Amino acid sequence: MSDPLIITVAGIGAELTKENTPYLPVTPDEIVEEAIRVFNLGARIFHLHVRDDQGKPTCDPQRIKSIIDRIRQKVPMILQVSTGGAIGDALEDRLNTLEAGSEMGSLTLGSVNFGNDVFLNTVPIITALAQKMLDKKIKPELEIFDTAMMEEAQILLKKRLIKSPLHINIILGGPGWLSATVENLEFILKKMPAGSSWSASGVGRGQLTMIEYAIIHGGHVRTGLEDNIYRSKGVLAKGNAELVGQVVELARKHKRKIATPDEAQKILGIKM
Ligand code: KMH
Ligand code: ZN
Repeated sequence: MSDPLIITVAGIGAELTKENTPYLPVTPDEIVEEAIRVFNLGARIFHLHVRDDQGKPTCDPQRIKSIIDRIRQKVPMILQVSTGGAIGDALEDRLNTLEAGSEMGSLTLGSVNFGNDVFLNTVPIITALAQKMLDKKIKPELEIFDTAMMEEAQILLKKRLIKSPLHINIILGGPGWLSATVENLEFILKKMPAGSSWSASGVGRGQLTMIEYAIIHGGHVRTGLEDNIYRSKGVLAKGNAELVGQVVELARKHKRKIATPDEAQKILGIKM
């Protein structure tokens, strides 16, 4: 039988603005309220990007920490800082996000085109982020955009830069990435190190395809406005809660139980 389902919400991102969708949480108050709202619907991990007072992405660990502390005072949600930051962020800034006191951090295992830009993750960048997570006992969520990135996970395991059991999020369908098809997802999953927990996510139209596959096949899921701002073709989701609601409906349809906070921590090997 499958483990209970862990829902991750990537609710903010670094590239979106209120012009893309007015429902994007941007201020600290909006982010804290949104995290609590989706936790109460069943989300257990919040993938956290933070903005400054002008709404621009920032890696400032104090600002991130104050948001984490406020969420923690209210709900036992696992906080996952983005170490990817925004396109072009310096490694030093990306490393600083790991000073904010989160249980998890994202760790992308290779470079990828990102629209007209490049999301740069050279081997030295990956190594520095992985080493810091290891030193600080922060659980990485490995972000896999393409097959070679799953092979990089095997390399990092051999170098002892990451430890089993891994937690892996496969994210497909963004601009310039591998497309969000079941065929691509299944091919990548075949290369996943044994014993890993995994989730699937898709950008834009591919979001629900990836999520439903994962629900049926024992994976976990990531949803949220960072990946997709629409609830259906041309209709904006009025916040992350609507996207989480879609996941909860699919879980019900496929008789998959939603993880409690304790179950999510146990599956991920996290103690809060
Ligand atoms: N904003 C992207 C360039 C992550 O959070 O780790 C990187 C990103 C991935 O969002
Ligand atoms: Zn992100």
